[in-house]
Amino acid sequence: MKYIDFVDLSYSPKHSDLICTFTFEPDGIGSTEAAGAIAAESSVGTWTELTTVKPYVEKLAAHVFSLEGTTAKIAYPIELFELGNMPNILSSIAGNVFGLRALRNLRLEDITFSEELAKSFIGPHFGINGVRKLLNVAERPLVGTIIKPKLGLKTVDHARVAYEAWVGGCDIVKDDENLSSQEFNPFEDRIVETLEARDQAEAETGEKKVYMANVTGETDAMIKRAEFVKEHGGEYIMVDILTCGWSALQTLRDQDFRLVIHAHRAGHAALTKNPKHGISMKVIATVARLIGVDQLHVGTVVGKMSETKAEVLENIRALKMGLHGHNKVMPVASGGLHPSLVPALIETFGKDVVIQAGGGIHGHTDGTVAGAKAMRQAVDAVLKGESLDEYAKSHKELQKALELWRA
Ligand code: RUB
Ligand code: CA
Repeated sequence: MKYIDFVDLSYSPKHSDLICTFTFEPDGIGSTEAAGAIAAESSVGTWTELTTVKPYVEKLAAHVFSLEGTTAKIAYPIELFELGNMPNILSSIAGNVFGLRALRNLRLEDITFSEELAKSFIGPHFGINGVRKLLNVAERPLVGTIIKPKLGLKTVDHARVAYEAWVGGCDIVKDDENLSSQEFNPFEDRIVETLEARDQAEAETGEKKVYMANVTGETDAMIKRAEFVKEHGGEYIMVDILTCGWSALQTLRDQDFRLVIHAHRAGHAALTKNPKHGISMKVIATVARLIGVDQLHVGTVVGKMSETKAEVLENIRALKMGLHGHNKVMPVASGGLHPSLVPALIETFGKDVVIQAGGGIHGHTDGTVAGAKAMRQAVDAVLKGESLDEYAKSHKELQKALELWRA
């Protein structure tokens, strides 16, 4: 089979096929042959014709069934894959093809899993509804903070800042992505002290508070850390899904600890940022959802990170659209956020969102408690349909935040 034999525009995909949409830039070959190359190299073909191909192998070929300019849709027979094995699936559809010399650029834009393939993964246990139930917040956007400075605080100060954020009004306190178990703040001590601070904040405010402890590490260490969180009354873990890898994430999820899994996507931009090459965030979001994260960072439009509104809306859609019965994942907006940006965030996300601010809370002129209050006030203002400026006249923390940071 030559590359071109993998192009069949009359093919209509079967229900069981996995469908991928790629955009590409050929280098030295025509676009039809380039599309065929993608389908060939990601299924049963290679650069030359083979003497070892049997008719039953030909039946496993992927088909380019749509080609518009340099956008190709490819259908993959389910028999190409091992069910429940995400690394295996991605090694085919998002593997060697990215390195082909005949393609200057290649981007995996979208993916549609068939029911059988999707159901071979466990999916989120909690998702949006489970998170809302746990936090006892039916409608309003959830307010979270990342303890800052991201690294360096000693355990006692980390727990103190967490306590202040909770009593100020945060629902959620989260470790940063690169805090694990360094000497200045060892994991076990941090969990114990921060969860004590949580209990104190819950008792004082009468509100449910949660702590997203970063368990990121080698897989066995992550499992031990998640167990430690559970044993000490934690309800959430956080994990850096891309640096840990899909297999580690799946192992963690498959333990079924009944801990909410918050997914940080540090490193995603190495795959997602170049619009011509790599893997789109919505594909990463779908993969993470199938494996079973409950919350995922998806960009902000208005903060310090670079995604466009169209991209963020697609990411949110990937978390909430029908996915063969899998729960919807709670979108997380994070990165350079502060109270002035809350109206724009709710406009993009609606109410199902965790609005997370690190600098935008701990940088408040009057400290963390005031910063958390200002953030909750901004959310309350939007829900009441009032402008932030109007609401700030009777809420001094918000007033000060607006003076410090403008949208
Ligand atoms: C935000 C922060 C997060 C980023 C990651 O801190 O530390 O790691 O949100 O980006 P701050 P993304 O609120 O001080 O900017 O959410 O785009 O994955
Ligand atoms: Ca961070």
